[in-house]
This record gives sequence, C-alpha cells and structure tokens, in this order.
Amino acid sequence: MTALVCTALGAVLLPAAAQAADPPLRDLAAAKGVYIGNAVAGGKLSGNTQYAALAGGQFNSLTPENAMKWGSVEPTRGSFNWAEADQIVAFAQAHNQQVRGHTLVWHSQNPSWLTNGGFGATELRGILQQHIATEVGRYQGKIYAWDVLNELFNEDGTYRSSPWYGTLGAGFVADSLTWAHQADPAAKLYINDYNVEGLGTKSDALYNLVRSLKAQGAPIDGVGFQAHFVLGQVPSTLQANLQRFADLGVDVAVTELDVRMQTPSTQAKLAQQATDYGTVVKACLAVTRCRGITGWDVSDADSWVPSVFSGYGAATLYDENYQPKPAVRTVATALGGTPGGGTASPSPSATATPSPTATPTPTATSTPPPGGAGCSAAYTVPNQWNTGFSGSVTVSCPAGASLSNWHLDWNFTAGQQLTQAWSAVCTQTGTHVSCANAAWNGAVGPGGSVTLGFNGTWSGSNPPPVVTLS
Ligand code: 9MR
Repeated sequence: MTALVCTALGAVLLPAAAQAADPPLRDLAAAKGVYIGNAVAGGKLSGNTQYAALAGGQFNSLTPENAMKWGSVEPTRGSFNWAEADQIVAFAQAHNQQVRGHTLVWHSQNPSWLTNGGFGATELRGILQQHIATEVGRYQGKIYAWDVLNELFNEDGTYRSSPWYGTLGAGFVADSLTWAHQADPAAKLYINDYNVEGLGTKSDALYNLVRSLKAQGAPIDGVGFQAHFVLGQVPSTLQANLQRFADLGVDVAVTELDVRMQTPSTQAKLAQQATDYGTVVKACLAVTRCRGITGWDVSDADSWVPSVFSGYGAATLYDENYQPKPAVRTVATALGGTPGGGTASPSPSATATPSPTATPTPTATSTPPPGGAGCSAAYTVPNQWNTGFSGSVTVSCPAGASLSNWHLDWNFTAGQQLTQAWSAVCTQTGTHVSCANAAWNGAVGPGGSVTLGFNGTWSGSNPPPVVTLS
C-alpha cells in the first residue's frame, strides 16, 4: 500500500482565519479545467515559509520569474548555471504543479557577452539555436509551456529592435519555434507580450504574426497575454481579443497578471482591484482555449512594480504580510467558489471542460452514499497525455444535504496507478483506490462541494471508474 501525500499546505499554514474555509485556488481552477499560477524566485521558495506555502498551496502552475532567462542561465558564454531553475522545477514537481518556462528569446536580460559580442548572422543564429536546444533540452518533459519569444513588438506594431531582429531579420521567430519544438515536441510553444490584451495596433501586429506563422506551419501553440494592468483599466475588449486569437487555432493564457495602484492602498482601491482580477479570470473562463491565469509575483512584498513604477504598488493577490486581499475572494468566486468561502456546486460544464493538453474522458458519477443524503461524487479526467493523466473528484451535496466527512472508493480496472493526490489522503492497493478527506475539507455544506485532485499513469485505456461515496 502506498500512502499518497495530501498537499493541503496553504490551508495548514495560512494564518488568516477566513482562509480556513476556502479550498485552495488551485483546486477551484482545476475543477474549471484551467490552471492558476504565479511567478516565483528560488531563494524565496527555500527561504520564506509563508511565500512557499502560498506558492505551493494555492497555485498549480509556476513560472520562474527570472531563473530561466538567458542572463541567469548563461552569464558567461558556455558556462551554465541551472541551480535556481532546477530548484523551481523540483519544487513544482514536489507540489504537483506544472511549469511555464520563461523565456528563451527576448531583447532584455541577456548577458553582456551576447549583447556586446558583435556577432555576424551565421554565428548569432548558431548561438540562438544552441541556447534554445540546450535549455529546452535540459527540461524536456518537465515544462508544460515555453514563452519561446517575449515582447517582440513596439507599441506601434513594428518589430522591436533586438540583436535577433537586427541581425537575423523576422525569420528568427519561426526558427526559434522550430528549434524549441525539436528539443521538446510535447511542450506548448508560446509568444508572450504586454499591451496586447485588448484590441489595438500592437495586438493586431501580434495577431497577424500568429496568423502568418500558422499559415507557414510553424510550431506555434499559444499566445501569452502578460496583463500588467493599472487599477480600473482592464481593457473592455479583453475577452473578444483572447477569442480572436483562439479562433486562429492557438491556446491563449494570461501569463503575468497584476493590477497596480497608486500607493497607499485604500479599501475602495482594493475593491476595484478585486473587480479587475475577477474580470480577467471570467474573461479567461469564457474562452474555451484559455488555459490558465498566472499572477506576477506571489505577494505585494515580492512585486516588481514599485521599483519600476514610482508611487505604484499593491498589485498582487496577497499583501506584504502574505495575507489575502479582496481580490483573492473574487478570483475564488469567479473560479466557482462561493462568495463567503467554500465551493459552489460546479456546473456540469465546469467539470467537463477540456483541459490544456488532453482529450477529455467521460465523467463517471456515483450513486448517492449510504444514508441517502443525496450527495454524490463526480470523477473527471480533463487532462491526459501519453502515459499520464490528472483528474479530480468533486463531492457535491444538494440543498438540504450535507456531509461532515467523506470517503471515496473506486477500482482502476485497466491497471491505472495513482501517483499523487492532493486535497485528500489517498491510498491504492492493487486496483482499489481509497480516498478520505483532508483535515480541512471534510465538511460539505448544503449546496456545496469540495474537489480533490490526483495524478496517475495509464497504458492501453483509461476508463473512468465508478466512484462510491460513503
Ligand atoms: O519581475 C521581473 C523582475 O524581477 C526583473 O527584474 C525584470 C527584468 O527585466 O523582469 C521582470 O519580469 C518581466 C517578465 O520577465 C517579462 N514581462 C514583464 C515582467 C515585469 O517587468
């Protein structure tokens, strides 16, 4: 019998009383078929327990804030430093999180040997190819998506000047995608930019580029919308803009969300910020190919904003003491949590939403538990790849029924093996899987629900089991 880890880290360590009733944001997002992520720094993951509890407990996707940039990994030509990037990938794996790799080709944060090298086209092209092959190859199979290209355009929609564009011409874009695809054919390859979130000139330039890359057959899988917003200025065309890119046949994602305000914050500003965060999450959920939302920096104590925008700050979900701000509630509510905490009953479409990488499997629903409370469990696998899969089981009670704790049993009849579970304590013996609630999520109120998540392996077929709730 293998005991699997319950990762209720955030719920255990978070000090705010209000948090105790809330499922982690990651569980709510998973039940909606999207991910929720944040940008992280390795030193804080190992050196700050409050930061690590939030990063590991609330989010199911991490983006290295700086650790995978060229200047970080190859400060001297031919001499690599992977320590922080490796650390973040290991943390993500230990917490059952996916990783967005950021970023391979950018005009900024490049080492001086590269920017001042005076390389000709042939040598520069070789350097770029080598860099992409080396970095993507190192993390092959461990990165869900790469921001292959970052911030290609000026505000007027012309190409930004960079060593790449200046020396290689626009062909470096398709070449970079091709080299990344060769190094990790399974990774989703993105172009990422800011001030492209709403309809406009810069967004049009990106749109035309993506359309032309698709027409050429270049391996472009997604477009990242950074979403560094100013309070009250989420573009009204955000959803329409995400949708038009999705209609080109690519995934879309919000990759660096923050909402800055003039400091100090006030209750009114925090309320507007909460509205803004909720608007962004709702826009993503309304677009089928929007795969997830990543915030840029875990707390206001970590944010890049004050050092760049004088007089501005308070841009993230958590305050300088790592306490949730009102925006956490609107994000949770937009993801299906109830306004007062806990989770609302997911709509049928919520549990069936296709996820980023997979062909969804059918959902199996149990019969009501003994005792006839009317509560039920719904098993779904929205995310499946060659030999792995991840899924969730949502325990729901109708109005008038409730549970004080819950237990789930099922049989994996096709040899599937559970490898990890969170928001529950699960064991597998032979084909039989048994899961009990975690210490913090046993209670399911009338009209409420809780969701556990898991990863597993499969081969041949992966039929959904019948889950028994007791
Ligand atoms: O948050 C990052 C900050 O710590 C770095 O100093 C900065 C260096 O350029 O990059 C910041 O992250 C940026 C991201 O990589 C790309 N989009 C804009 C982000 C905020 O500047």
